Amino acid sequence: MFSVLPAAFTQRYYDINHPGIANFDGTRNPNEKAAASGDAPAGLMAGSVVINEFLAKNVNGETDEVGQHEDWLELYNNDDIEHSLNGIYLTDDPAKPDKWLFPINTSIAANGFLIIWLDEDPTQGPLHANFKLNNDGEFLMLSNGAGSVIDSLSFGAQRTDTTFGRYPNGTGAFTFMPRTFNAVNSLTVSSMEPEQEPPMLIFPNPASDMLTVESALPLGRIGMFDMLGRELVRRETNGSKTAYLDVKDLPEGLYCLKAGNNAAAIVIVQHR
Ligand SMILES: [Ca+2]
Ligand SMILES: [Ca+2]
Repeated sequence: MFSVLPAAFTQRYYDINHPGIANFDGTRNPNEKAAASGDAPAGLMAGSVVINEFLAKNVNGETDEVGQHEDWLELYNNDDIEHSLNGIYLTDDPAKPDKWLFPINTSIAANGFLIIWLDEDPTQGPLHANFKLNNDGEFLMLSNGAGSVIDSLSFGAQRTDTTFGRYPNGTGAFTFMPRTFNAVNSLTVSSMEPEQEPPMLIFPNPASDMLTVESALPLGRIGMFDMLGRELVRRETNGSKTAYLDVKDLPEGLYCLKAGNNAAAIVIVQHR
């Protein structure tokens, strides 16, 4: 963690026309007055909004509004109230804490996420920062207008399409993880699709006399049902992964074959 404030923070001034936004360059101009007691913005407390996850080497990951694979950063709000990000800065350079200012009226919902594209494409939308991440390792810092660090980290070489994020979400230490863009961090790959059972092979189909059933899983109990739901063939395979069913005496027609936990399959019996 970045624990020592950059030198630029040691002397700061506030633009009286834009209270709450600090001038980080340490210089004073006629529009500014020195920060005084009670002058500083409420700001965000360290740990309230955190750098939660980021992707520094995006090859086949998420795309921005114009379809480009870009570095992205996910913030998370650990608090139960919405936070304004007015006067909050993001940077990849400890010497330039005010590199990118969040657009006015940006906020992050209570226990919500906020994605910022790090792509140097400011014309592509409001949340496109003016820097990219170096996937060989770099620095990230979120700081407020009063010059205090809200969150920061230095990181090493990054992996393609794998993020570096906090686990547990919002509070934990950084670790490599599967991408959870705009969602709760997790160490397990979550898929929208249920686990696919290996397909069961049934051949020939149509069959006239002998039917072969093969599966990567033990077949378990096999049943062949006609369209009225009557079970005309039953076989206990005792853990075998291949079974041969004699169908030459079955009436021609459609049958439903069920074998253990495999998905049911339609079998056609057709005698020559
Ligand atoms: Ca872009
Ligand atoms: Ca996430």
